[in-house]
Amino acid sequence: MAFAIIIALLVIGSVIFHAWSPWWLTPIASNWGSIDTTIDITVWVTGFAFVVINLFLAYTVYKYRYSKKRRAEYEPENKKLEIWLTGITSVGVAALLAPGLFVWADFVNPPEEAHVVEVTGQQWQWAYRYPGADGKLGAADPGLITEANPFGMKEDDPAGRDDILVESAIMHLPVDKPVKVVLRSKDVLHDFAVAEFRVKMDMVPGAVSYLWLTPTKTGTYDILCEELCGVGHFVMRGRVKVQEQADFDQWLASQNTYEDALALARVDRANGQATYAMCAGCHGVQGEGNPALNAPQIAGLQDWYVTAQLEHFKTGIRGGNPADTYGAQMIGLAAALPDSQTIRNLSAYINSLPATQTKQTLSGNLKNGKELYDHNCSVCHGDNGRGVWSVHAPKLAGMDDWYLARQLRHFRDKVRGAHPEDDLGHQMQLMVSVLGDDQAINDVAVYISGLGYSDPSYVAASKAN
Ligand code: HEC
Ligand code: HEC
Ligand SMILES: [Cu+2]
Repeated sequence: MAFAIIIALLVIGSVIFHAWSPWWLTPIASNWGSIDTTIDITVWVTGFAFVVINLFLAYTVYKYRYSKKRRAEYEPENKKLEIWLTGITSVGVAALLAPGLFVWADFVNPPEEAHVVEVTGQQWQWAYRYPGADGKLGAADPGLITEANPFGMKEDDPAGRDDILVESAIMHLPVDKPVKVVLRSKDVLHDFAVAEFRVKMDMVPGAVSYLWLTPTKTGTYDILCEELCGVGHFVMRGRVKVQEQADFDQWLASQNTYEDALALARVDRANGQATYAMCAGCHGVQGEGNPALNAPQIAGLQDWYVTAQLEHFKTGIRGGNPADTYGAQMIGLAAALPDSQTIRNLSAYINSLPATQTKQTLSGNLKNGKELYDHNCSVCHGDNGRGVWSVHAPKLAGMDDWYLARQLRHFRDKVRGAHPEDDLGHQMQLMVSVLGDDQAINDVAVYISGLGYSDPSYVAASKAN
């Protein structure tokens, strides 16, 4: 009896929870209302089966409960009942599957007039490519990917010259225009998903998959990687900004084409050296840094990283937080750099400066530092802390330990990486959460700072701590 009541209560509780659940679909922002309809049908069919079967179970548990006076009867076959059950189940299964087939037929057939956008997934970032005026994406091949050609563009394909390359987590789409989203992966399986659009699709290395939709509401929506197997897909956060056509056109025009990127790739180090004069007062003539001024060694830092940091300082994405007094010093200086070409020249010059060995200033447990680094950081920053360009993770080996520790505290305390457009900084915030207290931070900072140096006195000094 008690058991029958429990089953009945579970059924009633489930129905009530479904009706008052805090977990609802996000408000829809695309043409895919039909996908919501199929979900509704599924909920009705499975919900009906759930309620009927469980109430029937409760009823039989009660009705046929043990009694000395009753004997069970053996009835292995009942043709009439089986025909009924098979019939009802078939109708239920057909109701579950058939609507999906119609929606799927629509989902894989983008309308003729759809414009094309390409999304590339990589561990653990998104990048976007828009065809230029010719409406055609140029040929690209992951085998051609280098630091200077992150999209793997084929240089001799004329269709690619006007392609617009967007290396940012944020993609833009015009509202009410059907779009075919072409999906590629540079490395492993990823899965492009936007809940508000009701679309998701796997991205398979070596293959091109696609989906299509018409955004129907302006606004900004999260792009998630819903690939569950593998490392770190949860940190692949992107956003899609749906705009009025005029705003979209204005944004698109402000982005670099592949042609622009080729021109920017030609750097002028001598020009960079001349500009560097305004930096030497703090960072030292050879970029060796000056602890007294809190300015870290920057010599030898990768040019792509320096460029990104200077662009971020310039726009306040880094250093704009009121608590970031050191970062704030860089804002005015970066703002004085007139254009991207100047910044690239300067970055190339800084990269060419030889890094010198920094002094150990903190005490830390090297063994713990190594363990923390190997488990949590080397996937991005590399086994030897030399940085990995493809994930935008800079060199850390040989950087000042006090500077590294300060950055880690700043990430932890959301002083760095909190700006909504600082996606890589936000990624680091998620990563440092494993480090815990200040001592763990010092341990890892001292360890990384010494990475790559074979100087026995350094190692001895570090071991002493
Ligand atoms: C007034 C002193 C000062 C001057 C001048 C200065 N910097 Fe800095 N810079 C700093 C400080 C302080 C930091 C550390 C910021 C922090 O801790 O977040 C820094 C940080 C940086 C970083 C970030 C390093 C990293 O590993 O992320 C770069 C890159 C940089 N500076 C480049 C430059 C360049 C290029 C110039 C010349 C245009 C320049 N700085 C001029 C004080 C200065
Ligand atoms: C998912 C990849 C990833 C992982 C894992 C990761 N990092 Fe980073 N890290 C980055 C990226 C990308 C940046 C550059 C952020 C930016 O551009 O502002 C960065 C920046 C940093 C910086 C600032 C460097 C500078 O010159 O200012 C430090 C310090 C750092 N990481 C340390 C660590 C440590 C320690 C760990 C392990 C606990 C770790 N990172 C794990 C990707 C990663
Ligand atoms: Cu992914």
